[in-house]
Amino acid sequence: MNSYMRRALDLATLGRGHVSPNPMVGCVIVHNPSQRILGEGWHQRYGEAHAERNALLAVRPDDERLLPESTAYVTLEPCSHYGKQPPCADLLIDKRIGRVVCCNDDPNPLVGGQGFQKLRDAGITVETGLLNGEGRSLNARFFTFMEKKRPYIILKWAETNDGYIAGANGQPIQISGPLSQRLVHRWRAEEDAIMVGTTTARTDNPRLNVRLVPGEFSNPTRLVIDKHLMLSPDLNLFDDSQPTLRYNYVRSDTSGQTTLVRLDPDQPFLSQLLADLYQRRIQSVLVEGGTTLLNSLLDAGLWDEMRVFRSPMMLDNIQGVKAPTVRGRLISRQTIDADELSIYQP
Ligand code: AOF
Ligand code: ZN
Repeated sequence: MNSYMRRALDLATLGRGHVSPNPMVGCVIVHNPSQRILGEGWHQRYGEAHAERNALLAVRPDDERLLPESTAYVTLEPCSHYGKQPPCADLLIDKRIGRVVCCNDDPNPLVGGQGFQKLRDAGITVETGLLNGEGRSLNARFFTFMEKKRPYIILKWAETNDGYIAGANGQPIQISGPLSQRLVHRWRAEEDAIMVGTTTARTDNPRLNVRLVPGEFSNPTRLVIDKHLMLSPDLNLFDDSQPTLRYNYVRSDTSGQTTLVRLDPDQPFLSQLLADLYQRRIQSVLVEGGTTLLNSLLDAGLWDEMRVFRSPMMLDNIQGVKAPTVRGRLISRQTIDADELSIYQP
């Protein structure tokens, strides 16, 4: 049972990078008496067929009669709503599948248990929770977005061996090595948005695009905090080369790909910003600094993952900017050239 679900999870990952903001979903249909796989499928592209439909399409016509004694292993609850696609629950019912086993319930309020209900009402045996943890971590961004109504937040920084993130007065220094930098560019390609605070925008003048990885990648949306619109229009962030949101207290406006978003000065800034990202269906944000922004997110408990590079460099400079204090549970640690990369979760 587990091995069929693992296979379905593997198939789901084939949709990575093509299905967002939908979840990655895989499906394996197994004939119970013979343990033969009748069909497999996955959600391949946003807006196109869901995993269950693709798996059922792969079943040979003369095998269709075996479906009542077969199990569909699906990584997510089959949908019950008309979105870009018709409901998978209806299709499974029409095809007279005998049993449906899933990892997770669909947190999408348009589905939320109704997929299972439809199947049960049609007399189909339903089980959920198989490899629940694996299913949730596969679609961590989708689950966080649906359940917390905010994007999945990844905090990232590089610190010296003596715990500094920048030089005196925030002066930028290259702390991590070239291989670590390449990895960060890959991470940029994996998330919907990248965010920096005001000081980092000014002192580092980052581009926040994807440069150091081979292949075709779409650039993420850039997010910058500029409460009083004091940042220079000449910064790389405002070159209009990719979608950019500039959060402020002054005014809303759009010019080209750059949008000013005014937030209410009487309400908490970060929660308004995250609510705005939710409205825009941005499911994940990589936060690249600086310390003020990182610390405010940490203090507010608004983070899902922390990725910290520690380089052997010593600053020996008590005037430098201290890196945030690491917290949470260590998930993994690896070395990348001379750097050590540690990943934590709350
Ligand atoms: C499934 N199987 O393979 C996927 C599901 O606009 P639509 O019709 O594509 O619906 C998108 C929603 O359907 C998505 O937010 C999620 O709740 C569910 N995704 N469901 O049964 C699939 N990808
Ligand atoms: Zn569906």
